[in-house]
Amino acid sequence: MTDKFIPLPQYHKRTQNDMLRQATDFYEQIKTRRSVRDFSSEHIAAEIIDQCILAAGSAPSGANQQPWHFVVIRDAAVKKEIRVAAEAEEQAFYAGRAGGTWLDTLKPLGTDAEKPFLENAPVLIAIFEQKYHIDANNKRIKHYYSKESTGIATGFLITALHNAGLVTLTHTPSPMKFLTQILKRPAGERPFLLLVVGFPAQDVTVPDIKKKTLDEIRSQV
Ligand code: IYR
Repeated sequence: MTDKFIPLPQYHKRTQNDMLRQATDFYEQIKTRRSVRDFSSEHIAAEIIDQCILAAGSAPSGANQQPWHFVVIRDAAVKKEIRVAAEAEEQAFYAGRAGGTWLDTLKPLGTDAEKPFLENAPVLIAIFEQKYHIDANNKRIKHYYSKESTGIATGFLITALHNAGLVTLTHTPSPMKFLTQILKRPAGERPFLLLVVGFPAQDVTVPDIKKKTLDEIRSQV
């Protein structure tokens, strides 16, 4: 994209005391994020969502190809269409396609095939991974590490939405092909994840689950 190099923008070195304080503050903030399954219908300003998508778009990507696309869905008819298609897949999933082991693993979360949040939440963000794009000469240009890149951007997006004071659910109805059709996305794109975004319903509860400890997730050599 460019052969020009510039000084690292806005980098300022801090003391390690400051760095530890920042790192701790950030952890205290991000650890309060919880996946929420009951949303109020309260409206979210488009500008808030757009700033969060800009944050997602700042993620690193293979060869800076930025192989992602975000569709912001607010239209009630489109949300209903997505709910109907997702619930059809989920019914098959919970009726047996998942297999007993998977369903046993999911039990503590209390999920089922009913997905009212797909209509109740004010915003859905459908995230697409672009496997390739077609250039000006009609040539197919492959994207490198598109899945990893889209995963990183999605992490940025979830973090940005949480930081803005919103709650999310990372929803992965499987298969998700219906999103390509309903949202009329091009052939090079694959649905990656459906993010449900909004405010928690009043008196919402979440499962009492714990994250692994540092010793469980980190080793050192
Ligand atoms: N997609 C289904 C099942 C499901 C799967 C996993 I892995 C979860 O962490 C939660 C749910 C559903 O949304 O119900």
